Amino acid sequence: MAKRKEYFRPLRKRMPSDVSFSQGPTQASSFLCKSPVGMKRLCGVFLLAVIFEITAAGAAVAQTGSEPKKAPPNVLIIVADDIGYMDFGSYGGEATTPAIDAIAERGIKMSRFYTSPQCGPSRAMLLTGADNHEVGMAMIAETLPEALRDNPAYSMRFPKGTLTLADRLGAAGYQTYAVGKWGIGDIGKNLPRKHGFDRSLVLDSTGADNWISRVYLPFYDKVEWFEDDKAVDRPGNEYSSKLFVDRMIDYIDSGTHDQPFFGYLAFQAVHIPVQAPRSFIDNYNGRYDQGWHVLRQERLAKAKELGLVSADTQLPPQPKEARQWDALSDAQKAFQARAMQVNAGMIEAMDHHLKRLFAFLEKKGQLDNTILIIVSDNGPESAVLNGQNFLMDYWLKAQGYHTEIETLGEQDSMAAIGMEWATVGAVPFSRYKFHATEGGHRVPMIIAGPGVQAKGFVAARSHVFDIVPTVLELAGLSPISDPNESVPIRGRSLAPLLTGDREEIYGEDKAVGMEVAANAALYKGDWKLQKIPAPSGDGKWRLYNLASDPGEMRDLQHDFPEIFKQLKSDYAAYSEEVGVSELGDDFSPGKLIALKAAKPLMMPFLPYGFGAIFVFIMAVWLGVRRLRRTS
Ligand SMILES: [Ca+2]
Repeated sequence: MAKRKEYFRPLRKRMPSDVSFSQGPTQASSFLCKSPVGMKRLCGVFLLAVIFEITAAGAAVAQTGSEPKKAPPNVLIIVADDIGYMDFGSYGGEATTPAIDAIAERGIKMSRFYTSPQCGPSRAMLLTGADNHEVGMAMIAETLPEALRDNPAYSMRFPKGTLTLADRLGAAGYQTYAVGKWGIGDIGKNLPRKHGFDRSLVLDSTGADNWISRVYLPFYDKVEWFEDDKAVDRPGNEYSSKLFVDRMIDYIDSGTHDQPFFGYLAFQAVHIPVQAPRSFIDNYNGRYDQGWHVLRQERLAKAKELGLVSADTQLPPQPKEARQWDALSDAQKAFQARAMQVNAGMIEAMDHHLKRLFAFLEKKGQLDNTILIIVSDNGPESAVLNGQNFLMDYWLKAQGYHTEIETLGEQDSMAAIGMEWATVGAVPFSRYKFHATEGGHRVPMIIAGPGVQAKGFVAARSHVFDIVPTVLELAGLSPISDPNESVPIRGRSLAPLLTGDREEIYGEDKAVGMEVAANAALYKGDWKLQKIPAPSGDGKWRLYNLASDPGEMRDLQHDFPEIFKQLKSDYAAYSEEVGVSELGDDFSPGKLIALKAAKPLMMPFLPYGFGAIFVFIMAVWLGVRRLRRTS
């Protein structure tokens, strides 16, 4: 891996000066030493820092006679799973999300915010501020060719020395909590407590049933839950969004109230299985009956009204495999409309429970002093698990799932929106999750709280690894990592954008690369270099101008050969710097998932297979014996 160059910036020492920024030294040291798990070992170091600090900060206060500084802000990062660009109400979606919209109203809605097209890599970047390859999470384990595991970028483990946002905030005295879906790298190998969280309850998987401990894919033997890194059974049978919010409230409530907290709350909504209590699903009766073509146009009109795209923007075509709504039978239409209702109901249910969390913080007098970030990890999911082949249907039935329309999305139901509705979730962009298209990884991101102006939509380009430095700077800490850190922060603080000091963080000439499972992109100003592997793409580079073509429909590589060449060169530098392994044109993450799923699907039938072979051999043997006797 080449040594980093332009991202590397000198910085001041963090510990002594940063911890003191907003708390008096005595208060800061006392809460650090009282704080729960993981903090105690830092007390000795910290007390030295405090001694240093008393002489500096104390003298400064005495000289200026200034008022005591404000308490440091709490930090709450809310991660929604597979939520599309316009799915939240305030981004133009059909789901009712008043709690989320109220937060958006107080702050900023980023309209050009990029994650990666897969869950785990996005979450790794979000929590570390690094590129996914730099922290061993080149892709999710489910799409990983096993031969690549020796490559550090594909190890599925955070490398030694990786600091998460919880490590950094914890060192500054924050109480740190993680609740919900974790899903980073190998199951059980990168758990929250090892990475700076004092308390945690997590589902370490790409997903699971929303009410009970039940797997949703044949990769998994069981649903892996961990409390403070110890394997546990899923606590109770509450709906996932309720369980997660209840637990986050418990953690915050049982913490020390004179210390700030950092909460990482990651919902299962709206990952497969798409499920919600019926009362939420029924709120959308009739809303999707006109089908995906109409809803795509509705969302496009809304995007224009909100100023997300220009008035002459056209929608990209749906994939050629997508079905025409009018070609469906009435029963199929009813089923599909209900599936999308479940999706909207699941979003509303998440918002309903978030409302409880925000009300709790308000009651505690903490809401106004909390930096709130609400973000999706990637674009909408196109896969449908049932009806693909008899093996998968057999397996789903064996788990207790059904797909009856009368109770679709309720407990025991396996629902998914499928490719056609996923193109609605991705409007105004092309494709969806797992693709390096805008639909795959350009997602909603809302930020509000102390230091953030109320500015509505902000179109400046920003990336998921910017969250760590942004939070650090808003919390008064250094947004730049220490020179001796083995995995430095790659992202840039968005704080100057949020406070209104700057209009852009990444200028016209600053290139940022992204690669996950051979889906690759490089952004530079309005330009985007992009390639998508088979079967959706052909593994070849294309060049788009997103200002005039957000749907990535017009490849401009032949019109702008110099720009095309320069961006390819920029990508090569990025790829070498972070350690991307180029996987070849025929690499297909979808095919790998299918192959990995096939083995456990075949297992139940193996005894029958052996039985059939035995019967066949016996029949041949008996036949031969009879022939010998008769000959
Ligand atoms: Ca996801």
